[in-house]
Amino acid sequence: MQKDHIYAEPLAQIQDFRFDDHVAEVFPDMIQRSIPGYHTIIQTIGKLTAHFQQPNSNYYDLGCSLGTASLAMRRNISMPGAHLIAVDNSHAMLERCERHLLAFRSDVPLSLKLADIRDIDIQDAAVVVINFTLQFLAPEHRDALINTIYQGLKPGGLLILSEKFVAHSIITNALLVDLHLDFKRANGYSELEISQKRSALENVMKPDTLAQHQQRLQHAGFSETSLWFQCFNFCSMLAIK
Ligand code: GEK
Repeated sequence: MQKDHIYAEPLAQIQDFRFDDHVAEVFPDMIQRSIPGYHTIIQTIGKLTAHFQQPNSNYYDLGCSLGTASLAMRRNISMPGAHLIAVDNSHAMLERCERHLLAFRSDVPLSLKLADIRDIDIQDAAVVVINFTLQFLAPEHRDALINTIYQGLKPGGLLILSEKFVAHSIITNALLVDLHLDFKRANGYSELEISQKRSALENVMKPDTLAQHQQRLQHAGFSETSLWFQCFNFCSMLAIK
């Protein structure tokens, strides 16, 4: 696995973070060292997919990057008539995702779409996954996407939504942010890497509070919603139609 050194040297000017070739190349290392619980979340996406699968249904991975969640979903689908749709708007990610997924044999047909997740038609879905991607949409576009997903899910269908979040209380938020920074330090990121990456993400990723997520899911019509995973300021929620 290629190591992430993208922000290791001082940069004269820090550009907004982009999912380009440099990022895609080191992405498995970057995501493991940056998101607490990533492996657990991926494993559980697999388990939840097995649990919520329905015959003759579609399965969506929105913002699929290298397809790690897609792979976990695909391995856990055993019912007939399944179709997995993995979407990302980064060409660098999607071409690597294709190579990655083609390396594993599966009977579940797969479509890879180079597209904006806001433009995707969602239909007859048993499970929809958005693993750490809603946070990259402009805040004013988030409600519409969650509404579209709700409309496209079958009754009993599941949305898994994982996000970095902002805690409601300033004190708690500062504590969770500190714990996350310690996690990154323990994973070998220097203070320079941490601060340059933070600047690069500032304009690009604007996390919501848990209450905002909860409200959005309820307004869309989800009858059951729950936080099933939290580590520091990272979480994963599930919502059932
Ligand atoms: C995983 N889910 O490994 N449309 C499509 N793709 C987008 C958009 C958009 N509007 N905005 C961002 N992306 C993955 C990890 S990474 C999370 C997801 C992170 C894509 C972007 O190109 C990138 O591949 C992904 O969303 C976010 O389970 O890097 O923190």
